Order: sequence, then structure tokens, then C-alpha cells
Amino acid sequence: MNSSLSPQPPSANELLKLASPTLAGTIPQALADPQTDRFSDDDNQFLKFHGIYQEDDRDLRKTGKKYIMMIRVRVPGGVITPAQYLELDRLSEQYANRTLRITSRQTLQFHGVLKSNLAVTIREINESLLTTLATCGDVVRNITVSPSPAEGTVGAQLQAQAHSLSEFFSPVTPSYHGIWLDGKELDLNEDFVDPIYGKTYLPRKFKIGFAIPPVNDTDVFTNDVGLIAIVEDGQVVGFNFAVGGGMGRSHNNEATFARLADVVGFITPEQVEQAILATVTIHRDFGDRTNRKHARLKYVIAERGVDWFREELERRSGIKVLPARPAEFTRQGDPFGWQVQPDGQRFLGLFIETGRIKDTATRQIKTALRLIVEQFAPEVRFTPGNNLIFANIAPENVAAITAILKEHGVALPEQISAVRRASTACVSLPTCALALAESERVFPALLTEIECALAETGLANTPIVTRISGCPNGCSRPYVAEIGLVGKAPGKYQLYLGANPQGTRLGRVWKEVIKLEEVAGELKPLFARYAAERLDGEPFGDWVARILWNEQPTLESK
Ligand code: SRM
Ligand code: SF4
Repeated sequence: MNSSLSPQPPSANELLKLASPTLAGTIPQALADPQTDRFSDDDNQFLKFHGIYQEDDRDLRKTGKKYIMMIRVRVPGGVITPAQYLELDRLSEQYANRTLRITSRQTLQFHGVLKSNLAVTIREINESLLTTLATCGDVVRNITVSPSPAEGTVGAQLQAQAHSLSEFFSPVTPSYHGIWLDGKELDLNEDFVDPIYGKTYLPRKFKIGFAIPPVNDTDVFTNDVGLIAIVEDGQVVGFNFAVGGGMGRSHNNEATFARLADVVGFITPEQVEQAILATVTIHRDFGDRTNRKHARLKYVIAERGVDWFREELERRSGIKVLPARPAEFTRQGDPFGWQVQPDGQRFLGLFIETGRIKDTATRQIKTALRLIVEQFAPEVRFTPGNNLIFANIAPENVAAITAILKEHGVALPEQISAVRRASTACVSLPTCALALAESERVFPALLTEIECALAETGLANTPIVTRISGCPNGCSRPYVAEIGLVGKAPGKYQLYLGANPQGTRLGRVWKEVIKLEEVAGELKPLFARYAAERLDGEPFGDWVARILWNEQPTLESK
């Protein structure tokens, strides 16, 4: 099935990229036309490279399709300044649906931006020294890094490396600046060739993540390239280099599957850029350009093998990959509550339900966060668990910040159950065009039912990584959750069990179809057995793998 042998014609996206390698399409013309509230389907493909998705509110379809845009900001490593946070907050009020959505790759999304407000929003994002370029599309996406300020200099080293890689892999097309920032007449030169990506860019998206053992907070093995930091005497001496991870699959298509990255070997920090460049070009040259469902690097690795990949990487980069160093993960998950940084300052890990920063009648979290940033100017960090960290806070400000949160009805992490804190949901309805079932909107209530089932079986406050996605693309990474729900149809899900809490094992299908209202009832007897049969300290996912998988050896990781 590889591209070079395949008799299939290139996919429609490949022809589009070939025809407009600057990625401009006819976006400038559509933007200048006030008569239309939308872009053409072809331009929609180009918009993605600029960080924009054309969507509609699916709840309102019956009254006629009204187009709205989602904008994704690039935030390598998830860290922004207080001034940038306040500006993004302001833009969300002025041009979007008054919410900010923290994503599972540590970025921020605006939802509900009208076409008429698109250019001004993008321009003002750039004026705050952030960009939206390459947060979507067939290029290197936002790079994830362990967000905990407790990592000190090691964390800072990785942040710096992520920023430099993000620059290095940024497409050089002049169209982003031309369309959104300069408003200049564009030279839509069909001969334009990106120096890394070539004329047709990558066959598909490409994701890079860093993790610092023992915490796998970025789900490092779900990336196309995962870099596992090896730390000696408080310094990063190199990385175990892993390739070929990815979550996306399709229902009833066995040729598509979730996959964890394989560790290829050890490289030094100085070799990282060249090793990833070689990997990106391997994806560029060997990825499937005929079938977008088979186009991720993971399929190249699955079909050609790690040894082939290592040889190809060494040939292209001149790097001699050394044997992997010992590195062990003990858990996924974000840091919560007040904690001390290595420099003595404080940080606060806040739980943001489903990553959505918004005010409600009972909880004004958006206002509270704004007030805290205005008054105390903490650094703001977004986590891969869709949560938020305030960093670099003077110890004397802890009480005042805690008081602001309380005044606005924001629960502190210690008031939230362990299962809820370990849980994530993808965006799904109403904005996601690919959603088959609800996710973000139904998850809080489902978690309440799961909390009850845990309490009734004597397991109150047990941390079980639970994730839901509205379709098999797996944007919340449900296949590495101890309990994973994957949307199949309205109200119906696949139920996955048995991944481990450190994110190094995929779950297996326990129920091919389950209704949302049946999920807690299905889990409760399993919780009861787990409570009775678990070994000392054994997590739920490990008990499932030890007991249930042996009882039902037919269960498969699909
Ligand atoms: Fe995703 C597509 C949201 C992380 C796998 N994802 C989408 C789109 C853009 C739908 C679309 O193409 O029309 C969703 C936008 C909905 C909306 O209204 O906001 C969407 N993905 C998200 C976010 C916002 C989910 C979240 O709850 O945080 C995450 C944004 C991350 C970011 O800031 O860049 C997000 N998506 C992921 C992840 C997790 C990760 O990267 O760690 C995955 C699984 C890992 C992987 O890539 O394999 C993921 N998203 C997909 C896929 C399947 C790709 C595949 O290989 O098959 C799609 C569909 C596609 O690309 O065609 C997709
Ligand atoms: Fe949309 Fe599916 Fe991703 Fe959820 S998992 S945001 S439904 S593409």
C-alpha cells in the first residue's frame, strides 16, 4: 500500500497543494467579497495551513447552515506571557463566542468567529507576537512539552528546543503574511517550493512531543516523533527518539488503527533538529499521497519496520543512532494545586473542565483568570490535559489568588475528584464537522455518574484516566486512557478499557456499542471486582489487562 507502488491517483488534497504551493488558493478573493459568509471547499483546505477551520454550529443546521470559523493559535510548549493571555481573552470576547478552548496539544482555539472578523482577529493575534500559521494542515503542528514548572531548568531546556524547532519547521510561504498581515497583492507563483516540505508539503499532519520521565504528561508515544528526555545531573543529555505514534482511525476500517511510537534509539540534543528533519522528509517521501486515511507516518513505520527507518534516518542525517537509554514512565497527568518551583516561586495547576474557559451563572472562571492575570501577571501555561497552570507567583500572592478563585465559584483542584481531574473530552459538537456523537457537552454529567459508581464500590477518589472523543479520530487520545469512549453515532460509543496510567499501552474494545446512559452501569460491576481483586497499588487499567483481557482473550486493540 505504499505510495511508490500504488497505482492509485494522488488524493484531491495533493492536487490542490500542487496547484497552489503558496497555500493561498483563492482566499484573498473570498476574503475581499463581503457578499459571502464562507470560503470554497478548496480554500477550506488551504485555510487549515493558516490555522483556520471553516465550521458551522451543527445545532442550528435546521435553520440553515451558518458558517463560523475556528482559529487555532500556535503556542509551542503551551507557554504564553500574561500580556498575551489578556489579549487572547479580549479577542475571544470581541470576535469569537466569548470562550477560549485549551486544546490537547497545549494551544488555544477561538470558536464562532465570523468570516467578516477573521482578518482582524488573525492580525491582532499576530500583533501580540503569536501566530496561527501551521497549527493545522499537512505540516509540523504545535509541539508539546511537559508543562510543569516543577521541571525547572530541564523544562526550560525543552521549551527552548520546542520553540526553535517550531521556527525551523514553520512553512515559509509568503501567503500568510500577505493575506492576513500585509494585505499586499500576492505573487501566486506556482513554482514556489518550500525548502523543507517541497511543493506538496507532507502527505498529512506531523506531530512532535517532548516528555520528561517519569511523567508522560504529553502522551509522548502518540506523536509522530516523541522525544523522551534523558536527564543527568539536572541537565538534558539527550533523548530516546520514538517514531510512528498516532491515534486517528476510522470505524469499520481495519486498515486504520491507533498506534504507539517505537523507540528507535538515543540521540543528543544537538542532533534533534537533524533527526526530526530526516524523519519529516521520510514522511514526505514515503507517506501515502493517494489515501489520506493511510497517510500518517505511523503506517510507513508499521509497514517498513523500525530497522528500515533507523537506517534511512542515519543515511539522511548522518547521525549514528545509539542504543536507547533506560527511561521509565510512571504516570500521565497534569500537576494540580499550589506547588513550589525549584526557584522558590509558586505555581498553581488549575482544573479547567473540558478545557473550556468560560463564565457560567454559577462559576465565572474566565473572569477569575482574567483578574488574576491582570493583578498578579503570572506566566500562563496550557497543558496537554486541557488544563491551565499559573507560574512564577510570589509566595505572598497565593492567598489573594486563591480568594479570587473562591469569590468566582471556581473549585480548587483538591475539591475535585481524582477521576475528574484525570479526564479529558474532545471538542466535538456543536462545532466539529467530523463529530459522530457528543463529547465535551456530555462529559461532566457522565463523570458525575462515574464518580457515584466509584463511591458506591468503595473507590471514591480513585484516579482513573477517562477520556471521550466524539469520533474515532481520537483528539482526546482515548486509546491511551484506562477508560476510553469513542463516538459511533448520536448517543452511542465504543468503550475501550485497559490502557495503563502511564500511557504506554493501548486499550482494547470492551463494548463495540454502548449507549451513553449505560456507561456507568457497565463500569460499576467492573469497579466492584477491581476493588475486590486488585493487587496493592494496582491501577484500574492494569487490573483490566491482567484479569479481563485474560478472561476474554478475543478483545482487540483496534
Ligand atoms: Fe484533532 C481533526 C480538534 C488534537 C486527531 N481535530 C480535528 C478537527 C480539526 C476537525 C476537522 O478536521 O474538521 C477538530 C476541530 C473541532 C473544533 O471545533 O474545535 C479537532 N484535535 C482537536 C482538538 C481541539 C481537540 C481538543 O479537545 O483539544 C485538539 C487540537 C490540538 C492542537 O492544538 O493542535 C486535537 N487531534 C488531536 C489529537 C491529540 C494530539 O495531537 O495529541 C489527535 C490524535 C493524535 C493523532 O494525530 O493521531 C487528533 N484530529 C485528529 C484527526 C485524525 C488524524 C488521523 O491521523 O487520522 C482528525 C481528522 C483529520 O485530520 O482528518 C482531527
Ligand atoms: Fe471532532 Fe472527532 Fe476530534 Fe472530537 S475526536 S474533536 S469529534 S474530530
